[in-house]
Amino acid sequence: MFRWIMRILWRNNPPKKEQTPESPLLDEPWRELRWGDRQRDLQYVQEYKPAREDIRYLRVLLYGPVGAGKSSLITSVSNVLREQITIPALANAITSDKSFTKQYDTHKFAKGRGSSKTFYSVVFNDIMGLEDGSNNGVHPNDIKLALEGRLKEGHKFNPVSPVTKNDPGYNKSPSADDRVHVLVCVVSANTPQIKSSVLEKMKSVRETASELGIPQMAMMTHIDDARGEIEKDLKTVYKSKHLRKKIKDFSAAVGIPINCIFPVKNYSEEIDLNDDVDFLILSALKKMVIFGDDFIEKNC
Ligand SMILES: Nc1nc2c(ncn2[C@@H]2O[C@H](COP(=O)(O)OP(=O)(O)OP(=O)(O)O)[C@@H](O)[C@H]2O)c(=O)[nH]1
Ligand SMILES: [Mg+2]
Repeated sequence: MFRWIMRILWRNNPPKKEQTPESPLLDEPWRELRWGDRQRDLQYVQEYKPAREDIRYLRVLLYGPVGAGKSSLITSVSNVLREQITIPALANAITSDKSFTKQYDTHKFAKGRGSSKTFYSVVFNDIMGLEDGSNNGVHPNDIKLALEGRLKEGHKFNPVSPVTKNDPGYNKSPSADDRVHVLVCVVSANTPQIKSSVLEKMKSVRETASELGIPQMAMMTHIDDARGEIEKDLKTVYKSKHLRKKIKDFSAAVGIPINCIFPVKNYSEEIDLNDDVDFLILSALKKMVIFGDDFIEKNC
């Protein structure tokens, strides 16, 4: 009798199958990386020289929302190229919606020491962050001037009034060396959504770069605190479903193709170098050099 009652109960109300939580990782990475090739990529970037005599430096310009990790990316590149933790390009230590970087600076990376000191042929220009609102953050017109090499070194950004032809910060006769050869958008994987006003500013910068034929890429930073497995193991970066979606959504929002978007973790707390951190930065850096060199060959 008891068994009979149990059977009826079972039939009408079968026990629920225990649900195994869906894995946050794909079985296979969606982009193949040869993690062992760090040294080869490093050598490529370290030995790079523009083929033209009048261009000493391949110039990379970073732009993007406040706090995305632009200054930290420059420090990270410095660490990777110089193979040691170096003095940082001052980064935003507190979470703020106001840009920490206020002036236009070129960052060169030293090679050797003392009297034999030279610089690597790739330089980075750091810029104030894009902010919400028409009177906040770097003005998109200033970024456009920077693309043409018309913004002078040390220029202090004024969000309310972008540089005009008569300002001391305006470079009237930019050389091929002053021009930007690759434009890199830096965004954080950790921010839920970029505000539409910031996206609009990014779009107008991108349009100008396209008109000038300047190649464009994007770095997605903060992948280590974007939640999930990457925090524990950077090698899972291209298996993370969450990050893949972030990259796809970002690509759709700004129109940068997925194959030009690179997830990276910046050096922020470390006191020693880490091979996996280096490798992700290097694979993006190598692409910047290839894209920039192509532009130099064809357009400068
Ligand atoms: N965990 C982690 N922290 C990061 C990463 N990149 C940057 N940070 C931290 O994020 C904060 C902001 O970084 P910044 O490099 O100052 O960002 P920014 O884009 O230059 O900011 P503004 O100049 O203010 O526009 C700093 O505290 C960095 O240490 C990253 O990839 N991972
Ligand atoms: Mg900064």
